Amino acid sequence: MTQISAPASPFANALPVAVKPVIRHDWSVAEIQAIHDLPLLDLVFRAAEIHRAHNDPADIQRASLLSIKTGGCPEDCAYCPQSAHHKGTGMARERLMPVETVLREAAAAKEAGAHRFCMGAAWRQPKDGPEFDAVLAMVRGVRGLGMEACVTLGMLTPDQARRLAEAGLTSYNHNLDTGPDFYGDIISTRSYADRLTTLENVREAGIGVCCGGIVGMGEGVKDRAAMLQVLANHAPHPESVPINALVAVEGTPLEDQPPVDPLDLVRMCATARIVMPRARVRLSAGRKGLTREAQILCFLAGANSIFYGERLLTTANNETDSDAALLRDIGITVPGLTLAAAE
Ligand code: SAM
Ligand code: DTB
Ligand code: SF4
Repeated sequence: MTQISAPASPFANALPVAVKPVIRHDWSVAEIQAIHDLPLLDLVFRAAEIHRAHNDPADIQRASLLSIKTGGCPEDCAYCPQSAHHKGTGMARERLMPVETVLREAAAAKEAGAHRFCMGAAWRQPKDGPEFDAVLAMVRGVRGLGMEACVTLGMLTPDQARRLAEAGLTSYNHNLDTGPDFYGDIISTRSYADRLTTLENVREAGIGVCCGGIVGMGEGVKDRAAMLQVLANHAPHPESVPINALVAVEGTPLEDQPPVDPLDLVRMCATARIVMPRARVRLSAGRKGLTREAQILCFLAGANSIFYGERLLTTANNETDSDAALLRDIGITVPGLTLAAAE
């Protein structure tokens, strides 16, 4: 691809199509907010150009999720049905799943066409001992199946990160969730700084960083831009950036939040793509509420990963057949999957 020099300003109206802007780590919140607030078609066009200059637009990652330890979490994240603080969710506390069960699920996800298997545990932080050893075995098992492995277990020590890296972990998910100013409205039991320390431990161990957030919790656009600023000013950028729309679960403090406007998700995906040109921008929770046209607009704007499989952690995700049909309709086939229900 022809390399054309970067524009003088990130707000220049007309970028040449083959432009490859420099990867920056010095964004201001105001700059990111100005990008976010561009007229929608300009924003999507700019994001699509940058996406195509840095990534293969036909490469949309499919990541399957499994809750390996559900419920009873001591943290008080206002959005989360797994927090023990939110008594009205009716969520049972379960033990860590056996390794063999997890690996059976991973094999089924691979069979259905997933590239990555992500395992989530409702912990503040993992305890060293048999449970952590079991998670290491899960990671080794998933890698042994030839899939990428990701876990999200809460805060990690440097030693735990090192052991996960040794087991072959591809990526660790630990979200900032929102911007630093709004964060305290959502979580009181763990600080923003705690989260940044875990991200540092993950990076230091050589594991890929998967870090993003949630829209629709009552935050302003400035908070969304502020979260993207923290992420984009990390060097290197996170390898994956999940953009979740709040799934407003009954019994959580955020149960009455109105649904996110799908175009807000398009804007977040596009802005994340522009400020982190090579990251995997994952259109994550809340995708079930989107029409296929809204999802396609997110892909055009640079989203290049989805959660794939009929469950997220505790809530429903899009059906596998309809995802396979959606991907087929934009020209991507999922190997080995028949589309009986989607025809
Ligand atoms: N306990 C670990 C932690 O929080 O680090 C891992 C699991 S936690 C469920 C992973 C992420 O899922 C959260 O950081 C949040 O961004 C996202 N999440 C949880 N509940 C959600 C909801 N109701 N809607 C959207 N995203 C949600
Ligand atoms: C992420 O950013 N989103 C996923 C994953 N990382 C672990 C979790 C979404 C959870 C949605 C609510 C639920 O199913 O419990
Ligand atoms: Fe616990 Fe994670 Fe849910 Fe927060 S998001 S309550 S840390 S499971």
